[in-house]
Amino acid sequence: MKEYQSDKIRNVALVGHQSSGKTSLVEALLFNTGATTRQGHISEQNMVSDWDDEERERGLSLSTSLVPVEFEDYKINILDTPGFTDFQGELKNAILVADSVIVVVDAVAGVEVGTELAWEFARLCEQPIMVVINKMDRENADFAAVLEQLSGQFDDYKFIPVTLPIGQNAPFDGVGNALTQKAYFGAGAERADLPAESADALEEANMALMEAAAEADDDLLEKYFEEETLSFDEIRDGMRKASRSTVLKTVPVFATSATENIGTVPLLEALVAYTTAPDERSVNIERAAAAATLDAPQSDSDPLVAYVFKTLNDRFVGTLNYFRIFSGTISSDGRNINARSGADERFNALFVMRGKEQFPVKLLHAGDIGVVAKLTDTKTGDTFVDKDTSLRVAPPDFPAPLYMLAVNPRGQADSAKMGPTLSNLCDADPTLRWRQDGDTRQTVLEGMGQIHLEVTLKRAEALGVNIDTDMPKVPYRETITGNADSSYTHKKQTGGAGQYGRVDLKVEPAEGDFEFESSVFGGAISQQFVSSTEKGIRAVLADGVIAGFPVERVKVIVYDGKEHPVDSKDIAFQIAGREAFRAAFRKARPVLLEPIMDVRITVPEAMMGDIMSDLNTRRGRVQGMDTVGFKSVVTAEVPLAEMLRYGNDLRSMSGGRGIYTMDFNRYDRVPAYVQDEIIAAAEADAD
Ligand SMILES: Nc1nc2c(ncn2[C@@H]2O[C@H](COP(=O)(O)OP(=O)(O)OP(=O)(O)O)[C@@H](O)[C@H]2O)c(=O)[nH]1
Ligand SMILES: [Mg+2]
Repeated sequence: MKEYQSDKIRNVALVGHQSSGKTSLVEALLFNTGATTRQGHISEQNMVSDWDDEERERGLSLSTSLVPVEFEDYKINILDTPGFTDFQGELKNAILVADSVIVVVDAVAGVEVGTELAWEFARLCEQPIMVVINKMDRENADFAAVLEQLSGQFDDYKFIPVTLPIGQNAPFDGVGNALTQKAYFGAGAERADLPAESADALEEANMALMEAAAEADDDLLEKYFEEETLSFDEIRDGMRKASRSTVLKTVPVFATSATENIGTVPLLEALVAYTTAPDERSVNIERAAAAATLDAPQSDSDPLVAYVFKTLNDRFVGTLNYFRIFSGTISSDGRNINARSGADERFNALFVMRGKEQFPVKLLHAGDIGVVAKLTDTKTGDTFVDKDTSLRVAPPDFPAPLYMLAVNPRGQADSAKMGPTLSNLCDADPTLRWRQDGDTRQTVLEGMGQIHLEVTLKRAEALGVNIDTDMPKVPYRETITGNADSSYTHKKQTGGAGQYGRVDLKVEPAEGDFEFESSVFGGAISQQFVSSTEKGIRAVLADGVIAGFPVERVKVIVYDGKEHPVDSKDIAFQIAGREAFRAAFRKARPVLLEPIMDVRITVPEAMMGDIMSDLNTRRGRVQGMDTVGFKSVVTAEVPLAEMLRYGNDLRSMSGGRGIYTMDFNRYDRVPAYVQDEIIAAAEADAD
């Protein structure tokens, strides 16, 4: 692949709801530019962009693919993002490093959750947006209805169709271009005359284009007022300015069928004309932890700032880091510094990639996107600089994990590799975490949803580590609510030396974790065996008495006992202490404590009622309600045990529109009926 200077590069994030046809569009563009000799199709599992086995098998994108499309003298770096909301970490990083965002909308389904999510993040990043209304070949496709829906939903944006479908109520077989007033039929690039029945609609679209163009430029506006028309070149240049602007919010709209390869040629032309060049882009940075911006224009001669937006762990090629250069250059015979880790990294394994295909390069210019292998200490979210390590590109705010699984290595060999492999995968994915839970003694993997974690475990498998999963346990605690006492005598006389020890103790509720006291009078048990008794009791604390959970908030007072001059020994008093404690604990009205979480749920207003009644079934206590924009925010205290699968449940209740966060608040008593179930389950488990 040839070397491209900044002004010949375009970085475009292709975003939108799951299955709207992003990957299929990329396939059409590659075919149109001659990069492939046959257009890939999802059903044939031969896509350039969905190249991973898991993606091909599932028929959906799981991570962002980099697919450069070479057209005329330009290189358009397309970032094909996954639409599934579990992978919004990928989406956010792609939008951050692109200069324009293309939102693909299904012509039948219209605006969906994934559309909104991507749109809001593009807005937050102040990115110019273009819309592609795709699947125009489908039976109920309705270009005008989708356009109207978009205008209603994102009402501060102006939607200006650049291409319109030809053949309403007939099979979709081409598009008309509002600027050139020409038609493109079928898959070809050939321009034809507009059919008579489309002339009016395209004339009208031309007027809208003219107005949008005029609004982008004071001189054009003046001319438009005076002469009531603009020339072809003026419309083109004005529209170019409008669509590249981050403040005018002018959105060019295109009609396509990706799979039929219709309308994709004018789209390709627009990808160069209507998208922003990388040197027009400003980006938020943090310099010595203070916020700032790296203002446009940035060029090859500025100091290096490049952001790692994706890390890919591969068993054979090793770790690949995908980066976007905001300023400066990166050369394959140079070294650059990772501003986070301080590592002085060598860049001799430098590539550009198209899907999984690697093309070695010597030099990448400001604004370009590249890939580097064989680094020592670099991960997603890092910034490369030449020397100023106080400077970082500000990463997006990633959502907190919402879904947990307990994970176990399958075999001995997996056991040693699991930790490092999970760490690598978490470094690559800012929405993924793993930790050892000290309370439940489980290894817990946390992410955005079930599919996210399934895919993660598949990746671990591909890296040679087999991992089994379990439900995560709730870290219950055991305690008592009353006082009780108990006596236990341990006696054993078999063969040689015997064992003897008797302990009398009482238990009572306490404030702290555990307290031990001796009030033994007159040397009924010597100090040595009091210590043995304490040791025996402490040994049971971690494993609990009634359901196998750690004991806390208990005080033990040993007040009497008995020794034998020969047979009393340490082990005898440990056993007697332990058994006396267990018996007393059981008598002292034992209860389970459970973690109560502070939960904050944000949903569209209309869903509020459903969310509240669902919280009731989860033993939740609503603490407050609030309205923020069109959304309702509910805060509630809910037991953790009822929240383990909430991510999935909220998604299905809210059609993916709900989000929530959760933090630990305190431990509280488990209601009796729930406690009985937990104890029964623990007993069944122990059998
Ligand atoms: N009829 C029709 N089907 C299409 C069109 N574009 C895509 N499809 C089909 O829609 C399905 C999803 O297409 P993809 O290209 O994988 O969609 P995507 O947006 O990349 O999906 P994710 O990456 O999972 O978000 C596939 O079965 C495609 O064949 C189109 O223009 N017309
Ligand atoms: Mg895709």
